[in-house]
This record gives sequence, C-alpha cells and structure tokens, in this order.
Amino acid sequence: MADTATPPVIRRADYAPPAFLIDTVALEFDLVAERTVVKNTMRVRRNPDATRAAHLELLGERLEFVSAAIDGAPYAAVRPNEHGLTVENVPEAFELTLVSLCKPIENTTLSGLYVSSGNFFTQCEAEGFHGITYFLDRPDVMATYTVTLRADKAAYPVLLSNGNLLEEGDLPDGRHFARWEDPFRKPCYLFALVAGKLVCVEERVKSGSGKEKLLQVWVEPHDLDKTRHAMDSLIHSIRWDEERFGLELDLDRFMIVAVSDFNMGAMENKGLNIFNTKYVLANPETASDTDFANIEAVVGHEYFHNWTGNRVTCRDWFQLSLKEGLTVFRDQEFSADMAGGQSGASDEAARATKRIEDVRVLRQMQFAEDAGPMAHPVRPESYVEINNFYTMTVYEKGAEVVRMYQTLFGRDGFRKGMDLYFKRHDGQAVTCDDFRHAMADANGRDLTQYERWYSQAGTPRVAVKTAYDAAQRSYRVTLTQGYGDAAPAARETQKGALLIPFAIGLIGKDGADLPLRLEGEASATPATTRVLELTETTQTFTFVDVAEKPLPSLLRNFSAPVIVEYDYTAEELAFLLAHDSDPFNRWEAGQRLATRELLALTGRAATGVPLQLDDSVVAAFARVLSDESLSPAFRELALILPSEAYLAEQMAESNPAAVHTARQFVRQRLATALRSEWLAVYEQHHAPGVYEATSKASGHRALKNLALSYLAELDDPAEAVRLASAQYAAANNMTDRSAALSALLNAAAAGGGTQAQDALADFYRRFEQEPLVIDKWFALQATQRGSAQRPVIDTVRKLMTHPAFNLKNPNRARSLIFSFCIANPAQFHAEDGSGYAFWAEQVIALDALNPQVAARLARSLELWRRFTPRLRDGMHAALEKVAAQAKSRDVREVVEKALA
Ligand code: B3K
Ligand code: ZN
Repeated sequence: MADTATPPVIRRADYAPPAFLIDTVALEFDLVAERTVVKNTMRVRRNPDATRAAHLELLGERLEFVSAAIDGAPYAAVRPNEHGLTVENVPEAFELTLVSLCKPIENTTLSGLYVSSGNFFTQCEAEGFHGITYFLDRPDVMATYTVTLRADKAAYPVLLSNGNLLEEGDLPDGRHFARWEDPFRKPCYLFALVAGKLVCVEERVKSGSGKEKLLQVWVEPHDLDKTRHAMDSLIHSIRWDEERFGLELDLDRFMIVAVSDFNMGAMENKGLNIFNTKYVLANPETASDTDFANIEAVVGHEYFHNWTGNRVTCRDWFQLSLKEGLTVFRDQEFSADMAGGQSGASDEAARATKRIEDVRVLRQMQFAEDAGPMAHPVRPESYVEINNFYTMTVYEKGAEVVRMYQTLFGRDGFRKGMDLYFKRHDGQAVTCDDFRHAMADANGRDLTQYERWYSQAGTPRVAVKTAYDAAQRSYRVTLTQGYGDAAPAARETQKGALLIPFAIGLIGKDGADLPLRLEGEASATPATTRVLELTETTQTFTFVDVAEKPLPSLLRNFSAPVIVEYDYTAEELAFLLAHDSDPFNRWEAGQRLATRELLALTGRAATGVPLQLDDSVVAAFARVLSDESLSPAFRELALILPSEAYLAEQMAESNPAAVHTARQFVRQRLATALRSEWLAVYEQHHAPGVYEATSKASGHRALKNLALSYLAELDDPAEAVRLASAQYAAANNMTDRSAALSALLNAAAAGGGTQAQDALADFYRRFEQEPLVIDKWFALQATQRGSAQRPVIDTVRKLMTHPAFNLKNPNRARSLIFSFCIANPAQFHAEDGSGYAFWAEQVIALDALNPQVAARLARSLELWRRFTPRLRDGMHAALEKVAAQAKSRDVREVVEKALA
C-alpha cells in the first residue's frame, strides 16, 4: 500500500468462514536476534462449510520466504505477495511446511516476535502472528500446537511456550532446545514464546478437583523480590473462579512472564501469560497501593481469560467484547470480592468503593469516546485497524452490558447463563449473540431487544419525572430514554429503545428507605431497591402506599451505563449525600453537587467574573470528611472533585483553563474553610510503622494523602510542606512517598521553596535502578501544576533529553508524553499551541517506531471540535500535520476519522 493511500475498511457484514482449516501446527524456531528461522508444519484441509477456493491465501508480514513443501515434497507453486503467500492449487487435505525468516531485533512495533532487554518475547493479539510465520491469522481457525525452541544456551537459558513441557536438552555448539505442547485447540493470537535470562518463583497448588498445578512467575533476576504479590493474586484468582463460576484451571502448568517493553497491560496467551512489568512487579518500596490493586486486577483478568476468551473464543474481531467485556466484568467482581473479604468493613461498602472507581473510569473515558469520531457500538460494524478497537467501549461499556444480565437475573441467573454458555460453546469460536442467547435460554427470557446494547453507539440518557399524589398516597416515576445530541458516528447506529434495568429506591424525610410496592402488587417487597425494566421510549411506574413525598434515589449502584437527567436541588443532593443507603448513590450525589457548582464557576472563570463558593457545598463536604461511620476509602472517593477532563467534557465548549481555575478555586476554598479538619484527618490516619498491604490500610493512606493534597493548596503552604517533607523522609512505602512528593510539587508551583526539587533529586537517586519508579518520576513532573512563568511544556521538553528517557519503551513514553498530553489538560491546552506542536511531533516520531502506541496518543485530540475556537484551530492544524505525515494504518485511521 502506498504511504498516503486510505487503507481499506473491514466490515462485520462481510464475514465469511475461512476457506481452509488448520488442525495442527508444529513450529520450530532457531532463535537468533538478527535472523530467526521459523519452520511451520501445518495440517490443512478445506473447510466443508465455506466456498471452495483453488488457492490457499496465507497472511504474512515482514517475512522473508525460504521454502515450501506439501506432504514432504518441495512445492514450487508458491507466490509471496504484498499480503503474504499464495499456495496455488492445493489438494483437499495436506501437510504444508513453510520455512521463513524474520528479524526480531529490528522489530520496534512490539507486535510479533521481538527483543526486549536481550530476551525474546511475542505478542500476537490481534494479528501479530503473521509477523512470525505465514498463517490464516484469524480467530476462527483453531489448532493444537507443538513448539520447538532452539537457541544459544548461555544467552537464552530459559525457553518457554504454551502448554506443557515435553522435553528439553542440549545441542551441539553451545545450543539447547525445549519442546512444548499445548493440548487445547486455540486461535493463533494465543500463541506465545519467551526465551532469555529469566528466573522464577514457583508454587504448587491443588485445584478444586484435587489435581496439582505448577504456577510460575518469571522475571529478570534483579526483580525476583517483587513477585510475591503477583503470585498471591494468581492463587486468589484460581480460587475465586472455582468458587464463583465453577471454572478450574485446565493445564498442569500456568506461567506469567514480565517484560518491560510492552504495548498494553498484559496478554492471556494460553498457559503463558505475558505481562507488562508494571502489572507484575511490586513491593511496598516501589509500588503504590494503586499499583498493588491494579496488579491483582490484571492478573485476575488474564487468568479469567483462560475460560472467557481461550476455551471459548471470538469468531471474528468484531466480537472482541465477547471476551473483553465479559472478562472485565469478571475481574471487577473479583476485585470487589477481594476488597470485601479482607477489609473488615462491611462487604457492601467495600464493593461499592470498587464500583465507584470503575464507574468513574467509564464516565470519564468511555462517555468521552462515545461523544467523538471514534464512537462505536460494543460490537463494532467496521474498522480499519483492529488494534484501534481495544477501546473503553469494547472493554468498559462491554463490561456494563454483561453486568446488566446479572442485574436482571441475579447472581444465580447469571451463573446459569454462564454454565449454559460453556456447555454449548466450549472449544468454539463464537459471537456476542451466542452469549446473549445462552443468558436468555438459561433464564427463560426473550432478549431480542437486548441486542441493541451491542449494536447502538452513544451514551443513552434517561430523563426522570416524578409526581407525588398525597391523597392517593401514590408516587409516579416516568422514565424517558433517548440519546440526546449524539455524535454523528453514534447517531447512525441508533435504531430504537433499549432494555434498561433502572434500579431505584425511595427515601423518606428521616433519611430511611421507604417500603416499595408497585401498582398491582399485593404487598411491599422486603428489598428497598427495585430494578425497573424500562423497555419503551417512555414508561411510567407507579408506587402505591407511599406514606410521604419521597426523595428518589435513581440508578442505584449505576445499574445501567446511562446518563440520568433529573433536577435535584442542591439541598436534595446534600441530603442524599448524607443519607442514601446505596453507597454508590451517596457518592454520586456529592459528585453531582460538585459538578454543578464547578460548571457554574467555570462559566464565571471563563468570563473573568470573581468566584464564590456556596457555604452549603462546603458544609456538605465537611459532613463527609468528619463522618466516622463511613470508611476512609469511601470518604476519600467522595472528597475528590470530578476531574478536569470530565468537567471540560460536560461543557458546551470545553475550556480547560477555565475548568482548572474553577477547580483550583474550589480546592483552595475547601482547604481554607476546613483547614483544621484536614489537619485532624491527616494526623488521625497517618500511621507510621509497619506497612500493611490490606485494602483497609490503603483506605487510611488514601484519605490521609488526600488531606495532605488539600493542605498543600493553602495560601500559606508552610504547614503542608513541613508535613510532606517529613512524610517523604520517613516513608516506608511508595504510596506515601509519591503523595508527599506530589504535595511538595504542588505547593512549590504556588509559592516556591526548594524542598520539591530536593525531593525530586532524592527520588531519582534512590530509584535509579527501578524503571517503573522512574516512570513515576517522569509522570509526576509531566502532570505537575504549572504557571505562566514556568509552563510544564518546558520541563517536559527538557525531560525528553534526559538520559533515562527512551521513546521506544512504551511505559516511558506514556509516563512523560501521554501524562502531559492527557493528564495535564490545563498545561497541554496552552493557548499558544505549544502543547499541540509537541503532540504532533511525538505522534509522528512514534508512528515510525510503534504504530499502536502512536495511535493511542493520536486519539488524545479526537474531541478537538468540542473546544473553544482558538484551541480548536490549534488542534486542527496539529491533526492536519499528522495526517500529512503519518504512515501507519493505526494512526491514519484515528486522524482521518477525527478530521472527517
Ligand atoms: N487481550 C489483550 C489485549 C490485546 C491488545 C492487542 N492490541 C489483553 C487483555 O485484554 O487481556
Ligand atoms: Zn482482556
């Protein structure tokens, strides 16, 4: 394809079964970084369910063809072409042997076979396998694999692949080999190999049915002291999947390998998960509480894929959410159960904090995606580059779509649906419809309408109207659904009303839940939350026997991924924040209150009007801060203001500078008005001494560090600087150390002081040998607050020349470039366009090295049309520049859709 040609669009409607099937694959690798030889012997046959084709068309990329043989005899009718290889006039069934070469050391895309820190790794999802050998690189072609690895023994003492180790031994010339066999049929995207100087921790555990399993976590030798948490997380995941879903580990051996150069979080290759080091390595000195929680979640996620993704996989990549939405839902439930189990707090409160965190991510990022040019349904209709569709919509909205089955049918009903899904489809490559049908059939429900959750893009809105009739003692709730003013990309997919499970409670004057009885029911149910099923555009639900005018608690626990439109007064929100029995909605009330106030202030800031904060808002927050009946983790979440990105997104015209001014103003007001409360909370929750990694202890740290960050906002931050310096010096864990450093940086932005610079220098020296911590060092500086005199772009540009910066390492690129462009909106969107110029340079530079990472960065300007005119022009120019120079399909798709 010519560099500037518009790449072809792949459409779901064009799906056709493969003309050939591959039943077995035997791979032999002679691993040499500069030139790896791959011999691939496949049993191929015609697919009886497909249209007949004379030739076998295999995909291949960056490969050098060496030779071909059919049934052992050299075969000459083979033509390499721009997509791969055509094997002409093949028989009905045959053994095809292909030999080819690839160059792992030159592969900077981190897809296919590549080298990182001198070791070999692979990444095949979605379509990286055909960078390793010629193949039918599509998930509905499933085969069993045997893999033989040969390499220099001194340079690559460890040789790993999927499944079970059959044999290993020495070869002449200092080389050795290992042979692996994966007994389960799998699509090629789940293939993996690892070779290099690695060490492991291992444990043997017994699975539910009593079989012994070998678990290993492989890392570079200096990281062995950071593997305990990943191993524990793996053991917990195995137990949890047995208990909750009756799903057992099916292999004798399960391995996790950490690699520092990796495009995403981790990869669920069968029996050989490959992880970004960020989601494996942790000890209290180097990893924050958030890191610990993320590791548990990602280890769980990849492990859970063993059933939801590997045993039952996707028929085609449009079905990606079949495995990703479901597996995200499973990892969310796992983390919620784990937090509930160990915190000592009530299960429900601990589960709610996890739910709040998940919903915050969804609303901040998926809702934004839905509002832009990349908006797509959970099951997309088309794509140019599939790697661009590992999105918030497929993952996070997809998880909500799965969660709603559980909301509708309960845990037991959901479990029945899962059981039926595995009974019907184990070993198959299937579709989102197959999953929906299993849920429907197991629960005796018609879920035809539910299909729209998979095919309609955009964020649904539910407008709520209520009416209390005192004489009749009835309360009417009218729900109306629609999509509002949706983005064009979303609008074209919207066909009709959704089935929306809408959980509701009614609250009385004393703050307690009222009994619920719907018209036509004989009596009230014991449960004080009811899931209404909204299936029409407009529907009225009438509650009877309602003794007083209630306050509605709407969409409890965020029972559907929608926006609720209801005009609460500020007093009502403060009341819900103080009383709602649904912890999610308590948090939600505070967020609504803050959002409303912040948006009003943003409007004033944009026009230069002086700012004022209503005392009732301060009072509502003060009550949360001092409410000892709430867990510290919950209080921390409730006291964090909505993010700048989320607020900007709520505006008719996003104005990041005004949002920043308004949000900072509110933070300063809350800091000043509640100074003594923050100080008291700081002292009370500061627990020097032995570090505990429990979710309870992390809640205390989170609340304390939030208090510190508010104290750093005071006009006179001397007290905060003193506390932060002391905390920095005494810290025995990364959560406290990085929070202290961040407070020092923010205090310095306001008033100077050398403590921040000293601490930064100390932090670097202390952790010079820990790349993941140095990533934090870059990120803290990229996201720091700036000023007119000291814009952060200057710091970022200077850091780009730091010896520790390396554009080829995705974690490092993300820590500096992405942090600045995505997580520091007020500085990135500088009026002079300096941020956009930087963005364009970096997208173009990354495009030449690693298109997947470049495309992620490219997406950060996709909402450009929604900004103020001056910023819009600046972003448009930067997008045009990238569109003129970018070469990869990945980046081209993103910028062309943004500009369309
Ligand atoms: N399935 C992988 C993601 C692969 C991304 C390819 N660009 C990780 C996961 O979701 O578990
Ligand atoms: Zn996944």
